[in-house]
Parts: sequence; C-alpha cells; structure tokens
Amino acid sequence: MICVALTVFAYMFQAVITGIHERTFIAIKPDGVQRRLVGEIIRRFERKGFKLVGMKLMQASEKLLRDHYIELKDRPFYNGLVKYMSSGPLVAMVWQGLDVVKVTRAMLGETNPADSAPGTIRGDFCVEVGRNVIHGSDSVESATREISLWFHPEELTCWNDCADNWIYE
Ligand code: DAT
Ligand code: MG
Repeated sequence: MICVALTVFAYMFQAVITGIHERTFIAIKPDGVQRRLVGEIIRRFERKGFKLVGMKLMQASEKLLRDHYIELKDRPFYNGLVKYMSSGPLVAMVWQGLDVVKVTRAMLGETNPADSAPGTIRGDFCVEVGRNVIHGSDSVESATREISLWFHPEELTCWNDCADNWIYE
C-alpha cells in the first residue's frame, strides 16, 4: 500500500524517493539483447538483492531516445547513439532498493568499457563505448525523469518481497 502511494506521489510531483524505495531506470541496449545478455544481466541485479518492479521488451522510437539523451544533444555522437538505440529491441526496466542508483552504476562499470573493471557488466561483456550494452540512470533525479519517460505508472508493480527481511535489517 505504501509502495503504491509512493509511486503515485512520485509521478504526480516528480518526487525523488530514497531509502529502500529508491528506483532506477536500467535498459539493456539493442546490442545486449542481440548478444543474448538479458538473462545474465537480470541475474546480477536479482542476486544482488534488488527488486524488479517494471520490465518491457520494446523497440524505442527515435523521439523517445532523443528525449532520453537530451543532455547529450550537442555531442558529435548523439545522432549515431539515437540510431543505434532505436535499431532493435531493448529491455527497459525499473529496479528498486537501497542506494539502487549508485550501486547499479557501479555494477555497470564506466561509460567506456576499456575503463571498466572486470566483474562489472561493461567490463565483462563489451569493448567499445558505442556498443556498451547497458544504460543506468546516473542520479536519483535523472532516474525519476527517465522512469516517467519510459513507463506509465500502471506498468510498475508494487509487490511484497518475502526476502525483504533477509536483505534489510
Ligand atoms: P553513461 O551511459 O555511462 O551514463 P553518458 O550518459 O555520458 O554515459 O553517455 C550516454 C551514452 O552515450 C553512453 O552509454 C554511450 C554513448 N557515448 C558516450 N560517450 C561516447 C563517445 N565518446 N563516443 C560514442 N558514444 C558515446
Ligand atoms: Mg548517462
């Protein structure tokens, strides 16, 4: 119930929610889907203890991707990035948990796979910045913006996690 109320509140007021209800937007990019990395990537976040509250396989429009990456619109790679991201299906997800934005960013690795430590997703599964298999929100504020861009409130599911007491003290 509290989870539903928080979701509605966050949508209405673009409110930033932290603590164990913090949420982030993660997308397995078209190269991650083509290379059959979906299961492996979801497995990592599940095993960490985060909670999946939204997921869809979709081919994103160029318009959605231009909005999503609006901060990069003046960068030389912007058009190529939008083309690559719209070139095939991706898996859009919302994950929830304590410090989920910061921790999932660490699990992703650096933007450039060459700078990503082994053990991170980009460190383990890709080599070039323009094909770096996964997106993750970089702050709680951008997570709030990206979640409302990619998901309708009713596409996010609040569910009772029976493992909660074993993940949080
Ligand atoms: P991140 O995805 O780690 O948050 P970002 O927001 O700076 O990185 O950039 C978004 C995406 O744009 C990134 O995942 C891959 C692409 N990109 C970034 N820098 C690039 C570059 N120098 N050349 C090509 N693509 C780049
Ligand atoms: Mg970014």
